[in-house]
Amino acid sequence: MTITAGRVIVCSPGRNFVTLRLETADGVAGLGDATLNGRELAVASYLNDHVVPLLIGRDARRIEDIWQFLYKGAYWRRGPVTMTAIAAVDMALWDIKGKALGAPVYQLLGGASRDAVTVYAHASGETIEDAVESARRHAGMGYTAVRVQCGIPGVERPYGIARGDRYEPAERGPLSETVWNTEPYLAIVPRLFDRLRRELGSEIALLHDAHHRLTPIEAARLGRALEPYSLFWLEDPTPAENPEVFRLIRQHTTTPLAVGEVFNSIHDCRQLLEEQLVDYIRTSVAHAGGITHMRRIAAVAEIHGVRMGSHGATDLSPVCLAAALHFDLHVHNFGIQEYMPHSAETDRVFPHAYRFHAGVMHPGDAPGLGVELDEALAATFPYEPAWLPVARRADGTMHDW
Ligand code: KDG
Ligand code: MG
Repeated sequence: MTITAGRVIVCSPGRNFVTLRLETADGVAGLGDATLNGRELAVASYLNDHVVPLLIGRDARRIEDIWQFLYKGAYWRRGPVTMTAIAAVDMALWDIKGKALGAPVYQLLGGASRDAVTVYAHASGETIEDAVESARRHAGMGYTAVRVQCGIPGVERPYGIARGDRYEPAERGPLSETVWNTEPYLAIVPRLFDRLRRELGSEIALLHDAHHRLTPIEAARLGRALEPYSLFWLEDPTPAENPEVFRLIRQHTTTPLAVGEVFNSIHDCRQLLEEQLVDYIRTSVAHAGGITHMRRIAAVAEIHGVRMGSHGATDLSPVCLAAALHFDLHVHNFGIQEYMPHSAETDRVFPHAYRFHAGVMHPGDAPGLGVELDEALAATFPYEPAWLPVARRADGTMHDW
């Protein structure tokens, strides 16, 4: 099972994706997602120039050893570019192992711990009325959990509001600067959830993403204001660099907290887990070192009573979504998986075995990850530079987007 080639395919079927394809002498190939939204080509170069040449001639069956080799062997450890590249290799190797053994990846991990993976949908609207309507529509599609975001008076293009039928933050063309104002945000979110509970009842799980925009005391205030509405979680209340601020937030609120989409390794999660400062850890397979490293994060989370809540935005390709679903189906301390369906073009470029039905997903039983890449079709969607927006306060100061 010697690795003979590695190719990086960059395509843009609706949005940009970077995919690693590893080939072996036995004719078995595997795919890994290497997409880092807005910084895609950095990972493509890291893989092409610094990783693929080191993989040629190695035994594709030695997943753990290759992971350690790429992590320890770089000397410059961690960081989003390095860990996304390692994750792509790791996913591709699990895909190869599954295909070689004729088994879906979740069986290789230890089998299913549940029948299916509960997912949460994205509902949003410019007004509270529109957001409630969107949440109602998603409940009608069978979702039992919905993340809800609404417009904020006086704030143009706030985070998380779909334009058309989907939410996609990365924009082609010039980088856009948005203006952020915390006070009207803190005022409207409890009103949104008050309406949601009154109109949709107590059964549906409701989630909200603050997208790293609050100070610790603002986060504490929001968490407390949301307590009457029993959220499933409040996500990313503060910027992610300072885990110790969660001590303060925790002292003030019982609203469950979820963090982790920008984390790259267990070291980012450790304090939050060891002090039980969060309830869910939302690392993604693509940005936190692949399935191999996600298993370590989950193991530490489990002993501290924290559940996993895989990040699943559409900037993670179908390869990553499949990897996440195999992981979720298996991992004992699973919480919930984010699900934003990809565009029809993306689904055509990445035919896949996973499926959604009535609020849950299953990775399917195809060997490996169960995702292919139609390279001929991918070539008809060439890379187009796209940027995540940035945010400033009204006085021009940069703010966390
Ligand atoms: O690339 C950035 C997106 O993945 C992020 O903005 C989406 O916060 C997000 C979420 O929870 O889906
Ligand atoms: Mg988020």
